[in-house]
Amino acid sequence: MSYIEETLQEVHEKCNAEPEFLQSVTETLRSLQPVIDEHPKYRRYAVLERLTEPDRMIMFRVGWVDEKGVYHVNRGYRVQFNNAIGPYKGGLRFHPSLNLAIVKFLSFEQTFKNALTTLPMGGGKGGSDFDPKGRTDEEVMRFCQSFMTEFARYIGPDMDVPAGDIGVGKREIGYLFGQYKKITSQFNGVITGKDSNWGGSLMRPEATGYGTVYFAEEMLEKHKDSLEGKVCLVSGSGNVAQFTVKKLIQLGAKVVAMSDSGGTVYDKEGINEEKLAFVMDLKNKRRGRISEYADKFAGAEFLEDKSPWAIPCDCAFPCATQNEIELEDAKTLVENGCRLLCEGANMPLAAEAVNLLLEKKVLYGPGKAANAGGVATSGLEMAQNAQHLSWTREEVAHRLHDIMKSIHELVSETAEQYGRPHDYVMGANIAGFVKVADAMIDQGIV
Ligand code: NDP
Ligand code: 2IT
Repeated sequence: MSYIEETLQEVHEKCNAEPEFLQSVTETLRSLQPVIDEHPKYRRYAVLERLTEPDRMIMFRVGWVDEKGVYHVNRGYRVQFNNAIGPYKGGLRFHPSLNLAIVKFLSFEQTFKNALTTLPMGGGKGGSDFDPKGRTDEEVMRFCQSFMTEFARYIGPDMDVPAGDIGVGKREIGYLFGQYKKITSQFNGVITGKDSNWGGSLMRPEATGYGTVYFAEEMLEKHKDSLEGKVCLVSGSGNVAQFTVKKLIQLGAKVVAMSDSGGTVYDKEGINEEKLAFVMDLKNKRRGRISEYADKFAGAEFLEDKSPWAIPCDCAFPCATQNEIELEDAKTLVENGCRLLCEGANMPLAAEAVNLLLEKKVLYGPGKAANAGGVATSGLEMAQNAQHLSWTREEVAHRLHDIMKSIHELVSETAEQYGRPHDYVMGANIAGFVKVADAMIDQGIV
């Protein structure tokens, strides 16, 4: 049996109750075959065994009391996966579906993603099964304070630097940072995604969505094509989706769908700046449902409980959550003429869906590369915090665009080097792997 298959068998035995983690490890390791064959040192130094076992997994109880005086207990998580190339770095997710398998897959993916950003960051991820939906600001604040009371001891600007993810935005980051400061008396770069008024980086809110679109632009440009006039579907309507739509509009694409967990809005005329401003106000201030878009704008249709993938398009941008595109959805997208799919979300495609897109030669930008602009800009926030400076919007925007171009170049060159120019999964995984694996070998087995 090959080294990869042997390792996978061990991981499957050890982690058989963790489907998302197994999905991500299986896809990643299998795409490393040529580099593992080429360099026996990876086996000699047991790199795959070490790379599939997190440095540590932290779980803790978070107790809090709601406004009616009802007591609640949630679970907090942090998986510090790998710090071979820098401090652990990755977001916190607050969503009722969160469990250890999901945090493990996210932190494993993050390790490779961060290695592609050109910045020195290791991989981590965390969060809670707490559901902020329907909670008042004060309830969210109490939860965040209780979470941080335990969490503060595990993090630090040179140790582990959390940020946002699903359900954790500007509001939650503020409450988390406030409590960290209270406990430690330190004002430092321990968390990113802060408001630009108190240590955050300009452009961080935009970074993931803009970066995803820049990556798509690079992919198309390589094929002498552009986003101009392309009909696009975007799933989700949170941070990543909003700024994906914004950049697509700026580049002349026509976005006809957005969604949330209640369904999809289909707007044949296209979502313009004004309609997007409505979505941003609805989601960020009023915390409403996307169905309200169809009430507000005549001609838009609300498809209850439906995802956007049956709507004909040229390009698709999944920006909601993992496994939101199954094999059948991918088939429908291909049949309807979709030519490019770029991932704003982490692992939004089931394994069979990825294979189908690669087989059908759809331009496919895997999240590890395509959505790395968010964490890269978090890296720029860390750099600014360490310098006690704030860079201008133009400076950060320029760096973000350059980073996305570099990531695309690295991924596409690596894919070419290994004889599969179309396969950005292989390109991203090998490029990220080599950087982390070689650092691990240099530093000895620890
Ligand atoms: P938000 O919380 O801002 O938005 C999430 C969106 O996805 C909402 O519209 C939400 O709908 C929808 N969604 C979440 N879970 C589900 C689900 N189980 N089924 C259907 N819809 C769902 O999160 P972000 O925009 O920050 O994150 C979106 C994705 O991007 C995630 O996969 C995240 O890991 C990834 N990502 C985020 C980065 C960042 O910088 N924020 C960086 C890189 C990747 P509803 O409100 O109804 O729940
Ligand atoms: O998945 C991701 O890359 C994020 N949620 C952003 C992480 C970060 O540290 O900015």
